[in-house]
This record gives sequence, C-alpha cells and structure tokens, in this order.
Amino acid sequence: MQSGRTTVSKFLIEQLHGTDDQADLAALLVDVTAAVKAISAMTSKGALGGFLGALDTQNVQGEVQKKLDVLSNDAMIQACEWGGLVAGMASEEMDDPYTLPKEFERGPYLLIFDPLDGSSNTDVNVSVGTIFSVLRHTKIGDPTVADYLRPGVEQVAAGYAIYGPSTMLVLTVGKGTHGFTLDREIGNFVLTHPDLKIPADTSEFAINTSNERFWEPPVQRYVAEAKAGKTGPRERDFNTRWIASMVADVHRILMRGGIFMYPKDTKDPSKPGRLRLMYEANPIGMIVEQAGGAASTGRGRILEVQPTSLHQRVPVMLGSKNEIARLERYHAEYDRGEDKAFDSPLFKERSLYRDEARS
Ligand code: AFP
Repeated sequence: MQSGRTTVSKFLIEQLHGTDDQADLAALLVDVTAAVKAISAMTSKGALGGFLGALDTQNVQGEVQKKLDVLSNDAMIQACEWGGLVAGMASEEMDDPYTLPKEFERGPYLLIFDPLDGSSNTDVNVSVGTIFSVLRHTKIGDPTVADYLRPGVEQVAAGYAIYGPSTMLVLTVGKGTHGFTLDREIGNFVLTHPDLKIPADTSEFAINTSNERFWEPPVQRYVAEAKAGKTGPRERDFNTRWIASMVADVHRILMRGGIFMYPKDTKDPSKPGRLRLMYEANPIGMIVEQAGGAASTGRGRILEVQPTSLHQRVPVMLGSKNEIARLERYHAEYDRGEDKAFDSPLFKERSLYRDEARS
C-alpha cells in the first residue's frame, strides 16, 4: 500500500472500532469485496470471457437469467459462506434463502444481495453493479425466511459496487456514505470519495418515461411540471437521464445530485413497482439517507416498510431530499383529493392519462 492511502479494510476497522460489530462486520464486508473483485474481473472481460448472453433458466420473478447473474451469485456465496460470519444468505437469483453447508460455522449476520443489478445491460457494455444489505442474526440455527423479513432501518451495513470505466465500492455502516475505487495494480479498494453528500436540490431526474401512461397522477404531475421547464410552474429547466441500471443512476446522483424514480404503475397490476425491497430499495435507501438524501415510496420512508416476502417489490423515489419531499407532497395532495394541478393546462392536454390513472 502506498503511504497515505486508506484501503477499505483499514477504513472499516477504524469506523467500527469500539462498536458491537467491530470484529465481524469489517471481516464480512472484506469478504464481500473479494466477491466484488471477482465479479469485476468477469464483467470487464466482456465478450472475451465467454460470460455474456442468457441461460435458459428464469429466476423467481420469471426473468431470464444471464450467465453473469448466476456466476456473480456463485461468487458472492463462495466468498462469504466459509468464514463463520453469516448465518445465511438470500439473493435475487435464489428463490429461497441459501442454507450454509454443514461444515461451515454459522455467524451473526444475514447477507442479502442482488449479485448483478442491471444485468440486461451486460451484453451492451453499459455499467452494472452488485447491491448488498447486512442484517444482524441473533437466533440459534439456520435462519428461516421470516428471519430475513426485517425493515431497512435494521440494516447494519449496506452498499453497492459499480462496474463502470472504473470499479467502485460505495458503502455505509451507518456513519456516512463512502466511496472506494479499485486499484487493479495492487488489488485493493482505496478510499477516494469520503463522506459523500447528495445536494438537497436538483434539476435532474431519472425515470423510464416509456411507462408514463401507467404512472399514478402525482408522478405524472411531477414529470410534466419538470418537462415544462422555465415555462411551467417550476420556472426552471430540468434534465433527464436513464441508464436502466439502478446502481449507475444512483451513483450519478451520489456524485452530482438528482432523483431516481421507479414508481408504482398499472402496467402489471400484480406488481406494486419494479424494484425489489430487500436487496435493491433497502440497501440503496440506506446509502442515500446516509449521504443526506431521502428514499421514499411516495407515501412513506422506504426503510420503514415492513417486508412481507423476500422478493417483494416496492415503488422507489430517492435522491435530493427537497425533490423527494415535493413528490411526497404531490402524493399526499392526490390521496386527499386536493390536487389542483390537474386543472392546469399541462394536464388538460393529457386528460387520457388522468382518466386512466383515476379509473
Ligand atoms: P435488470 O437487472 O433485469 O437489468 O433490471 C435492472 C433494474 O432492476 C434496475 O437496475 C433498473 O433501474 C430497472 O430495472 C430498469 O428497468 P426498465 O427496464 O423498465 O427501464
């Protein structure tokens, strides 16, 4: 290590010193970084690695699995199952929680992860990521599904890795959000972005606008007002971005502000949102809150949602806190039937959306 550089293990030992988690949590997160380095190596090989393309299997949500989804899942399990630090693991790619082989000691944590978020982007060489959440486990014996179903406020650590032009790790143990960059020559994550802060205000938003006609009216109102720019009620121009890889969109927001929305929509009435609570919304919500931002369903704090199933979906709105507060206000006004915005000319032209959403 070059002098003056802080590696992720040194940083974690210092951050957790004197806490209940001081020995084991740092060790577990270092195991997670080992998996992240392996996934980074696989994703960066691209077509040369032979890892691109889909398998003929589906995950529990009926999505076709990519080879890299499965390989990344295996990498996380292999890096974290042996050390006596986890009692069990759950992931987007496994229908049920993973029970550790008999020979491995059970540890004090549950690890929940999305091994390769945005994996539909791998074949087109766009940034993807790994998201992880850590809960304490104090019971004896292998955890049941019910042991995992705890709200995001109980997370003791959360983070993500982004496999972009550089590989970065962004994590929190509840003491701010911090970013590390992988130095491939020495094989270590080095602290490069301490104490990240999301600006409270922004003029940039990320949403998949192809779903606009399926959104609820409060989200349609927010986006219509932003798109109206200087000539609309917000009296300033906005900018949009959509990478279709949540980690990459969130990373941009941590670097320069903005908001990300994957709201509830009526496209598939059986799904109250696209993103998964336990391994996408909760860990990213903790990261965002620890950086001074907000993470909401539009009607409440994501981290306070009581999970009812491992793979449940949730509406997600997060980022610069004043814009998230505005979205929550729009939802509250709509729910109280006090939303005057729908009398505005912005919506007269769009009565189709309004009528569809209210019906
Ligand atoms: P995949 O992991 O299946 O590519 O899904 C990525 C994701 O969960 C999230 O990372 C994106 O923000 C969102 O889905 C993209 O959804 P759309 O395909 O509807 O844009």
